[in-house]
Amino acid sequence: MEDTILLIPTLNEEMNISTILQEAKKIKIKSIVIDGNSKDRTVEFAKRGGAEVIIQNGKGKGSAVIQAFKYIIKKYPKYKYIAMIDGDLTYPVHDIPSLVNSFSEGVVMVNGSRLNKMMEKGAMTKLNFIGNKFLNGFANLLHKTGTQDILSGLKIFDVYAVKKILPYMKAEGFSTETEMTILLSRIGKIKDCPIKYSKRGGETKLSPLRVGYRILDTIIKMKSD
Ligand SMILES: Nc1nc2c(ncn2[C@@H]2O[C@H](COP(=O)(O)OP(=O)(O)OP(=O)(O)O)[C@@H](O)[C@H]2O)c(=O)[nH]1
Ligand SMILES: [Mg+2]
Repeated sequence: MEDTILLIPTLNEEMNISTILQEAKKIKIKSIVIDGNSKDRTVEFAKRGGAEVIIQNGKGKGSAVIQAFKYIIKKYPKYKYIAMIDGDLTYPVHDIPSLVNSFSEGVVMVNGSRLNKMMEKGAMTKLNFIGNKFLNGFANLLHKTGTQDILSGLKIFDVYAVKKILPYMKAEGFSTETEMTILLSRIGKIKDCPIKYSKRGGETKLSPLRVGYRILDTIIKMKSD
């Protein structure tokens, strides 16, 4: 994939990162891993798998994404799209080319939408499923984002649009997808494409109630921006 670069945020994903990078090789995409100071062998495996690894300065997925966007824009200005995927093997790397092909006039982000019949049994807890539905409904009531799966960890961004929202991105943790989605929906269209969502390998980094509350807070505060 000549015009797309892959970005993978990781924190203790030694069980998953090698497989993701093998999949990435199959679609011939350059991979950047931004690691949040993993205590396991994630960095070693990522390097061995052919990724360029950046070590995160701050803490949280959001601060990792901001740092990585700045890095990519500066060091690799030729790329038109950034494909971002969680490093926990829950999202299909092989779908990235078709998601990139789904860009059309006015679209600034193509979102892998998980809340469909393809979802693997056990991939999402009941609490997370209900929380997702509620947060999507609430976000769309206030912001009309154009996606039914704001919190998806597979998103393809138009770099031109990323440059526009970057100065306004400040979420450090798991509110980052919500913040980016709302910011992007203000400058262009967001398109959902259904994808399969699979069970995670390794441990979750998310505590659902605390993160849910933070996301809710982000949705409300951004209304008065
Ligand atoms: N660089 C970096 N990556 C992080 C950090 N926290 C989480 N991640 C990565 O961000 C991705 C999403 O985290 P997950 O723990 O899978 O969160 P989730 O998908 O909302 O929760 P699950 O449903 O349990 O998978 C994974 O690839 C994590 O390794 C962090 O502080 N820094
Ligand atoms: Mg996950």
